Amino acid sequence: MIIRFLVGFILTAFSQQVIAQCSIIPTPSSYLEVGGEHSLEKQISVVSTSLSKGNRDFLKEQLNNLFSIELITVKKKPTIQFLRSEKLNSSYEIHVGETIIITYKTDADAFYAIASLMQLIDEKAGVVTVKKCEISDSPQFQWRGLHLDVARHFFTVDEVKRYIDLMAFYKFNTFHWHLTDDQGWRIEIKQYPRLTEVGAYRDSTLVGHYNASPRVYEKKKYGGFYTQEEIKEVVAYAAQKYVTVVPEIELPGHARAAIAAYPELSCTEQFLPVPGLWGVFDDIFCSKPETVQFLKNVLDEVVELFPADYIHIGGDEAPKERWNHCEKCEKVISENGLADAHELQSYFIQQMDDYLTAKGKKIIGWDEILEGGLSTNAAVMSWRGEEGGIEAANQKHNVVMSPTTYCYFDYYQSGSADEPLAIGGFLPLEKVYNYSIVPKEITAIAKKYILGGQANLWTEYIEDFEQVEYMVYPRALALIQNLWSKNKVNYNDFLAVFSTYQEPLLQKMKVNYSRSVYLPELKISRTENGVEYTFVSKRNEELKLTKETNRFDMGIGLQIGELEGNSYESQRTIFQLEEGYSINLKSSFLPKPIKYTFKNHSGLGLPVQLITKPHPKYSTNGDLTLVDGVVGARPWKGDQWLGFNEKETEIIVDLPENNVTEITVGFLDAKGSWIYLPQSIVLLVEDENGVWKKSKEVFITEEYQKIDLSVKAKRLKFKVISIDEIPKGNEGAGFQPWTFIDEIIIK
Ligand code: TNX
Repeated sequence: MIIRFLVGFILTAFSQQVIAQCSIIPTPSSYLEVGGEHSLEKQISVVSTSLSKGNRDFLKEQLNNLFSIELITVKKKPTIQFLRSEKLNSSYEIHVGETIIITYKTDADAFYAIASLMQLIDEKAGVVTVKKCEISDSPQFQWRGLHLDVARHFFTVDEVKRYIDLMAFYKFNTFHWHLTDDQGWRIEIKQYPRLTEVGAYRDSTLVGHYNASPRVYEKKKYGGFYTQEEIKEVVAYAAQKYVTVVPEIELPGHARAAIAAYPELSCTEQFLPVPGLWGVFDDIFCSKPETVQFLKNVLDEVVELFPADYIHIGGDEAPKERWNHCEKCEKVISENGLADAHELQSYFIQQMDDYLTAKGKKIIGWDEILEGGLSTNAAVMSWRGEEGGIEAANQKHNVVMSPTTYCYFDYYQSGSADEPLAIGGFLPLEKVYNYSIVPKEITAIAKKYILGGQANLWTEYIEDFEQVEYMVYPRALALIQNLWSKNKVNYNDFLAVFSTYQEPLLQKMKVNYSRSVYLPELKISRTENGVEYTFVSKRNEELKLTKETNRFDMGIGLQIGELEGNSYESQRTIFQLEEGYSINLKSSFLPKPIKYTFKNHSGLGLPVQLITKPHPKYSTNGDLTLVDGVVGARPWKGDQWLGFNEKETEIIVDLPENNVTEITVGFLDAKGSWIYLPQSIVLLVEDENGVWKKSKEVFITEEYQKIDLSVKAKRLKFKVISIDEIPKGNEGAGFQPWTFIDEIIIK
């Protein structure tokens, strides 16, 4: 008995250890190496009588594309044998011995087994081998989704197919196709040709970030749409890869493109163009019966094109401004005994829900749809955090988890200045990896309503397909670990598998994946005389650092040589000459050198006390953030700054001993992200009894607020006073705005 226990223990320990090195992503449920290798010839034969034609073609194409191996039908000892078995305990099993035997339950399982096999094959110097092993695998969640917004930017049928190819290869099975939004209607509807004639095109598009001021537009016609034939083609293509396409028709908000085509659909019935600006617009579908009928007619055609059980009806971000001032909406409210425009929204969704339910479909919508009653089979996509998902599951609705914090692939993946412009937010690979789909607070009963999760790719700032791939990969590999794998390895093991096995595959598939994960970590610490920057490589390699000075105001760079080691100390003493400098960093894992820019000033590393605590989401490196010589990046990338969400923020700063003449405080003005310049700063100085006395008040007029200092003091207290609330007509109107601060520059 004891011996059996011991053997069992050793075997488990052994398989655990090996699974960490398994080349397959998502990590299979179990993986055992048996020792030795099986080498593959350039021509192999397969017993595949049970295999569907689609799967056989997939196998053939993959072997050929990835390893130049040809599948032949000659009767020869088979290299791979496929067996279908209903009785299997898992989805599929792979045995690699003298032959390769793949047992599977369904056609989809066979497809996943082939994808796994492709990731087991190793190619070194033209020699193709497979490690002898035993694999057994099944998925954890049934909804493993990736979303693509084709409204803000349009992607061709071929690009969409490529998106599906890649996701299917990594065992995603749901493609959420965001087909309509303010900036474009992308699906042909035969009854309403103007939806695509007019609604699929805009005259201009915002250049740069939404938060930029002034906003600049490219005045060029932009757009495109899919014909119903093309839609069918994509749906059929996806089905071959066991991907279900869930279309989204946004309502009642994000409807400007439809309104441009048919102004009578709105409350004001006035013509408005398809906007070239992002955001949330007041003009939405009116709740009157005529508009509801229009949407039902649209859905009639949509339902015919998509065999999926679910139709996504949006439901998010629908301001009630127009509904509150519309006679027709008022009539709907009174005739149906509704309390207000909020109940009207749920009544609106309810009508769509009933209509689609009667047609044998189920609705899924963004978590706002919870705000009214829903039919029992309606599902909720939780995006504004996890709360919506928890509540929906408690109400026995199916849930797909897609919270912004972990699943928004339109967010930045590193703080590097080289990242392409993105909406904001910070979602590095590790954060996606450490996400757990089932919220911690959920009850055991509610848990079973969590169908799975998905990442969303909104494309306001994504203009071409190369960038789509850059934003999605490798983050999708981290997400699928959470969605599929029952035996998720730790993050470092995942990274090792990624770089050893998956990167070569991604390169073979010519995926433009991001290398941001290889950016060394920049650690900043206080020293006696200032701050020290240490670059820590994530890989075993020596970093090369060179320093250049640059007078900020002139923007001139001058190379001044190589640095020894991987650290550099910046001292806060005299630097009249060098106001700033850059460190260029070269790593063998990055395609080009990365530039880090630092600012010199007399406050570097001095003590700072945060009387008001920054929000934990935006607390970066704590108090040191304000005096670390790293000036918060614009546009904001979600890190480097301290973010406060209070009316008053108090900070005490120690001053250097030499004469201080001027202090500059950096604030962020990013209204679209609810971040506003504060109203003023009150400066306080301590008297001999330790009482803080107001010394002056400075009104904030710009992002870098200069304050002339006439006081002599050891410490200064800043009381930063925010504006009362976000002004009307802006996103987040009425709410407390955020105050983002960095850096406090002392001269
Ligand atoms: C919110 S997520 C939206 C989208 C934007 C996205 C940008 C959701 C249901 N609505 O319209 O594109 O933020 O991250």
